[in-house]
Amino acid sequence: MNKQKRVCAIHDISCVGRCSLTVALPILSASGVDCGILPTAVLSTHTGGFEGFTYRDLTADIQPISAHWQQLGLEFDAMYSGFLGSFEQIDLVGELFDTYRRPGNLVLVDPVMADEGKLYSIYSPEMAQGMAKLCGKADIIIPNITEACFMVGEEYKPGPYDKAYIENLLKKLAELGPKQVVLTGVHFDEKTLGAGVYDVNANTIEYVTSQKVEGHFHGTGDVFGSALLSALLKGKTLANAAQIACDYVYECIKITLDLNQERRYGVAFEMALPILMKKLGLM
Ligand code: PXL
Repeated sequence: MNKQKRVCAIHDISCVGRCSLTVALPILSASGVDCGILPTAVLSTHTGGFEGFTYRDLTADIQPISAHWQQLGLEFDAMYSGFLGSFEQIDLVGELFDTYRRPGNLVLVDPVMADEGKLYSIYSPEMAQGMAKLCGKADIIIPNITEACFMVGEEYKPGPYDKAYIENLLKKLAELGPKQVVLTGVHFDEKTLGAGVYDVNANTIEYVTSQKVEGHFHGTGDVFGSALLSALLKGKTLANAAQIACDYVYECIKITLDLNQERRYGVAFEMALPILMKKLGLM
């Protein structure tokens, strides 16, 4: 058996609502990964659909936590960042990437800040410039179309899309500096939904798709990113990993609908974990 891979997942803890660390940690753990966490903020719920959520910014804890890890000589096979607790955290997370960079390890950035054409309520437009800079330090970035538009200064459109619109976004995202781009929320019709996968060095664009389900499902970006990283750490190619993640998100949504659960509490990703485990050869 191969040694376990170790990840550092840098996201917030939304105590209730199944996104960020309450999604990344169980998915990566179930995939056999040793998942360390660096919480960026603690919220009573996520910000999308609950009134009066609490918010504790953990910016001041990032450097002391990392300083201790450095004393321990800790290394990570992957750094995976998502929702950041403040604008200042962008530079701090960029420094973490520099500190833990090793030949062959992976830096995955999900520039979490917006969806459906709008920035999340707690962010100002300067966040997009900062996230664009952070994407320049990543190997792989996984924005949705709204985040992509904010970062490269293009107009957001709701879709269905044409290839020219998507491929222009992919090329402009690549100019931010990552080696590979996975753009989520791509659909060319009303029946399928998936991602565009751009490998900059190979100059290839591939599309992965699953069945589209109408409506918005909270936390699916984090489910997608965590499953994608799990598959990459199992040695899958980026396009294969994106297909596995896409199919897993679809299964999670299907179960959530079957169970008729309230959408703001996130998707029933736990119930679909065996499907992901099988795809990763773990069951
Ligand atoms: O899933 C992205 C996300 C993560 N963390 C918090 C959020 C959101 C989306 O709304 O509010 C706190």
